[in-house]
Amino acid sequence: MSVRSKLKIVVTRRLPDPVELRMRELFDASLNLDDRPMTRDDLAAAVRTAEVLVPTITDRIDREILAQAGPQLKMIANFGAGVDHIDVPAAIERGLIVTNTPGVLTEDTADMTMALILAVARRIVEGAELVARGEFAGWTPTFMLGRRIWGQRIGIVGMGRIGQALARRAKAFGMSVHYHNRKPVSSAVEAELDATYWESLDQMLARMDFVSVNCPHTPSTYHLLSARRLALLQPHAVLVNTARGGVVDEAALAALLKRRAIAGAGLDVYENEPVIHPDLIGLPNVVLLPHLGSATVEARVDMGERVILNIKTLQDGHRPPDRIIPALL
Ligand code: 8YV
Repeated sequence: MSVRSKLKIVVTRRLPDPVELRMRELFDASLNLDDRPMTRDDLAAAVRTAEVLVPTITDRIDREILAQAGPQLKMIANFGAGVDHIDVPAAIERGLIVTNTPGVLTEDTADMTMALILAVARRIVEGAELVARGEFAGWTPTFMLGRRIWGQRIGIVGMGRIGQALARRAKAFGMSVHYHNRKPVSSAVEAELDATYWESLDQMLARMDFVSVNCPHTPSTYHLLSARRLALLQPHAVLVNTARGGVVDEAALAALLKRRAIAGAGLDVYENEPVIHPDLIGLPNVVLLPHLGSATVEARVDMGERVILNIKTLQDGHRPPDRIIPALL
């Protein structure tokens, strides 16, 4: 591809100002300044005109949308790390490159995971809501007791970048780190984190005090935490999910929480966002956030820069660095 021509890019949502400014300078950019989510028709029109589509998690780029792509479409440069809203195999079949934004939201997502662990165990939201209602009637020795996290076992499902960043935090809080992954991490990382590998997810789940979901959502992790596996959790266990709702059977989780078969949950992601299973709402032992894992100014600018790097590399005639390889999903 020639170096001179600017690629035509279509960005589906409003991005931070510095990112949009840079995109305008570097590319022939069509931006979504009023941030209205794109309809299926809008997306179909976008893939008929764009050379690069920049979607987010709110856009479902499935086989049907991809079938409408014109021959000019070269790449889908996702704004975000997770790509479960894109049919990556279908895109690759069509000769498209798919990229994501790894690495730049790791620490913020791990922070949010830790925040949820603390919020549920120490009843932070419940306490703050009580004060906001004007109901703080004074300290007592037995008032609003939570659970200590120091010395507890955390089981991390998925020990990639975010899992490891969480493990570092958990260790600093005095937790003992356990994990399940397709394969163990290097012995150097295991040693740094004092982490114990569990080949059997079932066995790990049955022995943890806290369980955190940190793996990507793929066909092989869909409902990895199934009703059967969730039932293995101990009654005092807390489940936290900042990865993707689809990894957990949300209805089964809601049923367990409702009958207090586990102690609590902290969720930032849901199976059918923005819809949340109604039985999860209003439970005192559950903290629900609106998908805020990477919602810092810094992460969103860095994500935008990563998208720009991928597109600029393509524009300059090279292979973008953050290509998704379906076999590794
Ligand atoms: C993003 C995320 O905000 O990057 C991801 O995978 O889940 C979020 O933190 C979102 O995906 C942006 O598209």
